[in-house]
Amino acid sequence: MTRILDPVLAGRVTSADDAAALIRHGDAVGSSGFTGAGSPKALPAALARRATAAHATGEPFRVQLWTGASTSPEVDGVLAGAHALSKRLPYQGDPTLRAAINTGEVEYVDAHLSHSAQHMWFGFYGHLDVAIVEVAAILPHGLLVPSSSVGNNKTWLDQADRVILEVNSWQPREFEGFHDIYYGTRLPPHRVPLQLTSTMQRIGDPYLRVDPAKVAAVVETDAPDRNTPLKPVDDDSRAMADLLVDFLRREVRHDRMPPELLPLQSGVGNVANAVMAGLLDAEFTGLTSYTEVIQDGLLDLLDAGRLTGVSATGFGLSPDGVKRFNDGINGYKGRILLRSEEISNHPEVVRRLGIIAINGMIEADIYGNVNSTHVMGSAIMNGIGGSGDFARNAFLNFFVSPSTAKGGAISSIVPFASHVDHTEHDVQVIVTEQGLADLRGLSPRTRARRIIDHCAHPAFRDRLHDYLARAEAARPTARHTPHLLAEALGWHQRFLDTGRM
Ligand code: 0RQ
Repeated sequence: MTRILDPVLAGRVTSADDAAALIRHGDAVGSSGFTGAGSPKALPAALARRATAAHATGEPFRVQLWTGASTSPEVDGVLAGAHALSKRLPYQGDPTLRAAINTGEVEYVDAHLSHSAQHMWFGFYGHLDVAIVEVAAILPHGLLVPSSSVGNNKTWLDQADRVILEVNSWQPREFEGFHDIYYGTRLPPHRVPLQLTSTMQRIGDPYLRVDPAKVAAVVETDAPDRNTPLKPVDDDSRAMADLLVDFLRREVRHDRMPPELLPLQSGVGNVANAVMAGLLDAEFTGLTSYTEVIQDGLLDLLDAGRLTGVSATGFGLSPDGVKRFNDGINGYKGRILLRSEEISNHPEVVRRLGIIAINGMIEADIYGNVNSTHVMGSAIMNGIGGSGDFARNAFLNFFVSPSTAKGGAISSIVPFASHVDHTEHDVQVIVTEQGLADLRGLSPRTRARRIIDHCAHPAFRDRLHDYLARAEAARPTARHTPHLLAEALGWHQRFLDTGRM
């Protein structure tokens, strides 16, 4: 059965290559996609072919790519591989693109996800020429049934001069009713409070809207979301999950939160997924989740009846998780809601609902500053994503990481973070497989001893204590947050000098 129920737009169906021909060198392109979910399946490859053909004749062809978050190898990987990207925002996680950013070929603007749409509206990013948005169906009068993620689609569809829609018949048609698209945002000084006071509350419409006059092409696809299988939960992840779940139990016992906890946000990755698995083994019921990405662990909790509802902006399921969701999609209706990322990550809502935020990190320093994005202070890994939106505004936040990286060669606890995404003022609890450091209400030097004793790997503990003691001794009149600056940075340089990084 056709997915294109608008007769005018049905007349604009064309091939991906013809649609790609509508995109010009230098254009800013806003694309759907939040992880592999809901990314366009045909246009990026066609655009890459276009760039390769242009480059072969000595013509320049590069575009800016703005998305919801990371996409898939078929978007970021293919376009970076074809040297078709000049600039990328607001988040990525693809190895080919990462390399192109780190060599300086592609400019990267690493933005808080809740900021990306409004920075576009404020005019900070410049003009958006084209939007490429995957949908599950096109209804009459410019109403679109979104697919497996929303991300920044509403903004790209509103703001772009020209729109290319990909209608993917692999996406379940039953997606209609899973989305809540808020169209009430105004610009300062005319903003009004967001009337969202509980996790599953609807404040918007089930559909995205597009002005049909702007739709330059419609491309039909039948291709799956690209998803990465999750690693089985390993011992370190299980240890971190156990520590975190026990900590939540204590918080309930101390009456700091109700027995059903507060809405959970968990970052992407294996540790976040392991924490959800840990909650499955625990006694908590009536849980809710107000988050960005729905990973398999959240589906498990829904299936077990432990989670009553989850609000997010997209899926990040393994292939098995996708099958489970698609096969049972009607049973999830009303228990899963997908929103635009400016709402799923909205600081006002995160603060109001009292979120418990759980995110990964690359390193933390002894005072609690957290680096989520840069290896050795210089090379981007992925980006800050939604971690800042949630952590800073959360009721309670956790940053989790194994205590060492690269086979134990590098400590994730360092004297001085080589890059700071989350400052000591925003970081509450640090968890490694070694233990958990609750930093709430502690002064810097007390935090330092707690982090070293609880979270650092034993192989690095003495060195970190020694650093702290010598820093304290060095300047008796500067003991609030003592540092030996040259030595602190040398800590990182040592690894660079070994050639291992
Ligand atoms: O690299 O695989 O090449 O060895 O970093 O590390 O331990 O597998 O952990 O997959 O959970 O990622 C912070 C990157 C952690 C992630 C980060 C190397 C390590 C490995 C990955 P290799 P792990 P994870 C909402 C939340 C920011 C965005 C965010 C992230 C690789 O959690 O991107 O939170 N967070 N979004 O070897 C050198 C160190 C290292 C190190 C790790 N100290 N030094 N390398 N690595 N620590 C979701 C969204 O926003 C979409």
